[in-house]
Amino acid sequence: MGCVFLLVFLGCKPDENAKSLGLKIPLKSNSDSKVQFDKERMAWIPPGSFDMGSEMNQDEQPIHKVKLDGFWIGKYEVTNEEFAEFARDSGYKTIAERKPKPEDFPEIPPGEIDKIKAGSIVFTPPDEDIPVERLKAHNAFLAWWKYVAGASWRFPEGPQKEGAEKKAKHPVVHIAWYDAQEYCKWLTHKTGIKYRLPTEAEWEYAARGGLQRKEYIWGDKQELEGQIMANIWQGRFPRENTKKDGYYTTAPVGKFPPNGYGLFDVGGNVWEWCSDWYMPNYYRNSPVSNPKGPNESYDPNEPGQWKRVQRSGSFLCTDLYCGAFRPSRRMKTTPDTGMSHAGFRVVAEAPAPKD
Ligand SMILES: [Ca+2]
Ligand SMILES: [Ca+2]
Repeated sequence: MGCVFLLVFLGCKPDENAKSLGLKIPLKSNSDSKVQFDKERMAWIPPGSFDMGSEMNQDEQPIHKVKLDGFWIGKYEVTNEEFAEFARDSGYKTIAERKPKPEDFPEIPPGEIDKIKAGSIVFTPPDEDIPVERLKAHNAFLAWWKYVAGASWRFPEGPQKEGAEKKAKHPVVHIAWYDAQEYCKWLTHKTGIKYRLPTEAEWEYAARGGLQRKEYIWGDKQELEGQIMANIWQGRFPRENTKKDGYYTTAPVGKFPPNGYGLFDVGGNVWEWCSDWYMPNYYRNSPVSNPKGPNESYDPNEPGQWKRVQRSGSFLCTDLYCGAFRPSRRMKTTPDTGMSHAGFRVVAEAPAPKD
């Protein structure tokens, strides 16, 4: 389950807890129906090289040359209707939909864990303004995230609010890294083509859309005159959102201009999982060709918690607070954690287009 709140003072177990979460069991499909490889929803990213990173943050440095083979990547974030088809066919339950088991949280007394219902972490504006300088503290997020019983991809804001069936074209959220893996496994089974999460390098290369060394997916300037380029947060985070872009939380995928490769929402809307472990200094020694991330993880803010990389920023990002819709910006989260602003997009290892 998403353990930010349960374990922020206790420390999550690393990756090995996948087994206790029941995720090592081969995923079942309950029908013989096949899913077609949908070229209309995938973009071919040609092989090439680019300058990965930026000078904006320590963990985006040094800027370094990376070479990649070509690959297919989703033009869109995976949507609620796509994830619903997976859940229906496989019977898979996301981590947010499972009641926490005492054995997964040995640090918490069994009597206490029994009281905790399945749920996830939902953005909840605090009652009071937060001074800008405090927004950047590494644990400031505790002020605007709440564990909500019954929240999951089916009910992004909790069971009292609008469900995912009313938001079919919105990106699926509350998806833990493990859940995204299971989706890829299922899609591989249904299509006969290997699907997986993008590596961090693939994600950044694809998100840059063929531009080199630009801070934003569309160029150097954050705002283009008169044009809204992404679903982010306008106004004073976390209490005032002017919704200049039209959306308070998620937007249906594909509502904002695509990048140079035809990808939508690679800046903002929801965060997107990558396959890599997070290491702040990985770029210093990463291989030039097709880097796949380090073998271990370290987050100086929360040592002992192994985290996977997320990219893209979300509807909660502002220039004031995080600016994370820049294509080089890195985020890290424990792989069993889903949140109301986090989803994913997929990569497919299908042959290159013939033309
Ligand atoms: Ca918005
Ligand atoms: Ca996104």
